[in-house]
Amino acid sequence: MSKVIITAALTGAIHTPSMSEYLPFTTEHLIDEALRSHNAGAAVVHVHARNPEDGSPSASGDIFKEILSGIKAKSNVVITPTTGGSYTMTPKERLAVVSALKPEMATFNAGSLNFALYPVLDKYKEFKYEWEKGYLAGTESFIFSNHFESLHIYSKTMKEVNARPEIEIYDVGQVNNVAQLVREGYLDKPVYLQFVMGILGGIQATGDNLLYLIREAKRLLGDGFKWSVCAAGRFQFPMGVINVLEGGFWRVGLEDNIYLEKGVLAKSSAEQVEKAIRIIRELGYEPATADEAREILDLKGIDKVNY
Ligand code: KMH
Ligand code: ZN
Repeated sequence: MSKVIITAALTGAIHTPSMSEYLPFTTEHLIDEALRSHNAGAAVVHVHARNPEDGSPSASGDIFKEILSGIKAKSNVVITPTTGGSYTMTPKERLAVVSALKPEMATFNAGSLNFALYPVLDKYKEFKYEWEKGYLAGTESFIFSNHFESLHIYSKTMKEVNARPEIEIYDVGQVNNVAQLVREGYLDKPVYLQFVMGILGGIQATGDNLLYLIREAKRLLGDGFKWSVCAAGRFQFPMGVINVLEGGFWRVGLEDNIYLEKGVLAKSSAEQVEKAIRIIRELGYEPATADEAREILDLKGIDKVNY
């Protein structure tokens, strides 16, 4: 039975500090979270940068370098920095981390979509930091822009530094975007897809939709892809189980879900990693190590990064 790559997405740019005291945003906390998740069995950690003083999303190369170097100093976990950043950043700012730090892998958002977080304002009324409410409300008019011109620039830049694109797929039409980029020579098979489910503006997290995404990828890419699933909130575990049973991998972490179970906040992404690994072991699967993930995803090696 092939190994299952477990990814821990540590903080993201969706949840804000007032939603959970456990959401990491200082450099030290993010480094700790990466080490805890790796020790719990994650082969890959996905990292966004945040301003340490108030947890607001940051594109700062210095902050990224501090986080990634701090993790690398104590573990060989694969690190996937975001090029998605947040809606307060330009596509150029989002991409800068790739040329600067030359990571083994980086996210590659395969198309544009509404990326709406504003409905959470019905649930959260009080905020610790003044930026949070406006940030969430602003997503009512946010289109997460990833048009083909930027997809061409992003894929070219990742090729230049031999960073594997972890291709984020938010809706079924974006699988065809990937097939187009393969036809144009911007992406090479086998590609690595991350099916992102349950975002308001993207495909919703149902078993039927996940099987549809996998079927569409097979129709358009043949066997030239490997894939993982990243589902938001309460769908994180159900979608992960289905995906593993279908031969895919699993992303957990506080970026996508701040809970460990209904009404119980996860104290760490590592708790979700442990829970996911308990479940897959019951089903007869084993988590991949970081080096096995490098093998499976054909990554360039931690010695080839610039951090
Ligand atoms: N934020 C997730 C919904 C990225 O960071 O570039 C997808 C993601 C993309 O993690
Ligand atoms: Zn992310």
